[in-house]
Amino acid sequence: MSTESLSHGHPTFPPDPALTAQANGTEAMYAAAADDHEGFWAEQARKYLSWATDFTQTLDWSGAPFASWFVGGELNAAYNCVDRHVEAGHGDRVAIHFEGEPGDSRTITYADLQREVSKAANALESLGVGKGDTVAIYLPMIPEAAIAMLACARIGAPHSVVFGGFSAEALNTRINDAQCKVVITADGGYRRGAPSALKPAVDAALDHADTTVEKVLVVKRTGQDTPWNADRDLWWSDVVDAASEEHTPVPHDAEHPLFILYTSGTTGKPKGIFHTTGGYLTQCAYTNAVVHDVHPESDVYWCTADIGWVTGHSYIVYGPLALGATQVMYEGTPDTPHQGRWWEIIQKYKVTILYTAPTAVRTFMKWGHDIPEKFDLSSLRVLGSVGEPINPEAWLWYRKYIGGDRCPIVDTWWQTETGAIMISPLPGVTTLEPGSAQKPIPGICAEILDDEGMPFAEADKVGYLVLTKPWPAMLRGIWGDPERYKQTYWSRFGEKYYFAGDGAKYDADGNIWLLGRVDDVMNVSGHRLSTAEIESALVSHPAVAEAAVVGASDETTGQAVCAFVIVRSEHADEVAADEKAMIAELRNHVAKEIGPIAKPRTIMIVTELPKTRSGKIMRRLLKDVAEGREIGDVTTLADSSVMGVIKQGLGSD
Ligand code: 6R9
Repeated sequence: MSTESLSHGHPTFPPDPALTAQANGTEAMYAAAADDHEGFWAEQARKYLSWATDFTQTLDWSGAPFASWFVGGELNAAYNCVDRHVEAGHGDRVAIHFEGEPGDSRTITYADLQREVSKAANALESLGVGKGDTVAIYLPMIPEAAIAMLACARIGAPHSVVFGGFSAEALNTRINDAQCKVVITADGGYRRGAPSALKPAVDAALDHADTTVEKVLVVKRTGQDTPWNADRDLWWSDVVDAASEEHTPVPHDAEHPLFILYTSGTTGKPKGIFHTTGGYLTQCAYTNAVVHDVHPESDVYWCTADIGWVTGHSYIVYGPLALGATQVMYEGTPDTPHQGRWWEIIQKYKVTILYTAPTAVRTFMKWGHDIPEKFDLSSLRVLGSVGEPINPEAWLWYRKYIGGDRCPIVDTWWQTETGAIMISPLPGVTTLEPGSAQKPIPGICAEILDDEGMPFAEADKVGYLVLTKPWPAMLRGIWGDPERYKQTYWSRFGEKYYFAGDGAKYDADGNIWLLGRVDDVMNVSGHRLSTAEIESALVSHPAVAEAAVVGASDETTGQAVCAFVIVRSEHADEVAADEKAMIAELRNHVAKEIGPIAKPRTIMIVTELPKTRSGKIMRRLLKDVAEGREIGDVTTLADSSVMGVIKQGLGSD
């Protein structure tokens, strides 16, 4: 290990000079952006995008918190992601190596993509979709998902992608809220070795007299029997394949809405976060270049997210395609047909950059390092993490067993609302500190505030993360609800600060540690404790595979720490022999790692944790268990039976 020093008891990793020499990101960018925030972004906008009409003003913040970036500029997002690469002579470059779960594969070059996107754009127009109409996309992870999004972007029809794992009910609310005119779906997709139907959920979602949906375009993926409504449904192959391969991309205003993406808020109603064209695309391309260090001519990039999440929008579709990069797209689950599937894909396509989530890394840790060790992962050169804090143990495992002890890891903090990466180290520039997202990237300004809304710089004091300057990919609002936008993001600490909803602290080196959502910050006897920190302490114990911590109300201490722990299979015998001893050991371990105040009041050993389909632990449900309540709404769980398993295992059902 290239260990320079220890931080938080872990090694840190200085950049490899060979990487520094060729990296897209540089140390000088920090100063350049700090000197001239708008000038810096204007430069990125012109460097990474092709504008049909240049902009006349970089930022108009006079209507704060409603921003306009690159005022007067006009561009077409699909032209930027597809056509211009063909015009530049890269038509033969692979845009997408698609790997289906059953083992089928497709290679799509930029020239292919241009034809496919043009046909789809013509097909949508033939169905009456025009600029400003909204289109819902409910597809598995197949190339048509990217093609459909780009076809919408091309004609200026904002898309609203709904994750294929969402229920008919969730699809219905989202379609109605955005008043979609067309839905693009598939008969089904492959999941865990079997076809899984999608179209029936669309039928159920549209089973209301007042729906705004006129047509449903259905991609044939699995060939399974599909219910059909002849007045409304059309096969993609009939309409798109018959359409012309020529389609002229018309430039749209920089502030024309590109897409809506729903995300859950603190209330039950999902928020339709909307993004516009010029600023969003600028920051996606810039961050994919400097944070993932994508070199389109030589890299093979793979982001394992689903297109239904913001990570899929920004780092499968808009970022890498705007750069003209080659990427892998995989349809299925990591353990189908075997637990080495991802490593097999990396070996097959010689993937150089891998971007995934901590929950996946921890799952692989649980399965054991002997699985990736069977594959050749030597092509990898940069690793990324997103979605939640990555605890140092998972970070170190990721670096060692996937990154061959040589690849830098970028821990990237951002949100659906921020549109693109905000806080992250830069490969080749930053000395990496496992567990910390470290610093705002050049062009981004953040602070940590105390309860009174005062910024501070002290180490180890927990506060609230805020963003202090507008950024190009910022959300432009909540679809149809400007008041909620102001209320949610710009009122907690006044209109000067964007409130991210995350707890954070600095360490002694000034690096930022993200500590989970603020609602996950506990208060035990007046001490602020982060769920993430205690989870990290628990998983640093050799017997623990995964842990989730919640603050349960407690008469004496206000809140008490309550932990749910999955034990590694090698330690199952110890638990069976003496569960109490194991629990005592884990409590002492936390006390040792963080301090006695953090010692969980209760530790429950379980076999599963409740997770959303994007892999986030649903602490709200665990809180219900910890506080002895009826378990609340489980509809957004990836597997709704998990709570039953947990309750049964604890003997409370
Ligand atoms: C991109 C994405 C946003 C929330 C965010 C935070 C958590 C994301 C993180 C992270 C710590 C990171 N989060 N990345 N926490 N370190 N590197 O995940 O968007 O689904 O909107 O979630 O995810 O809590 O506020 P989204």
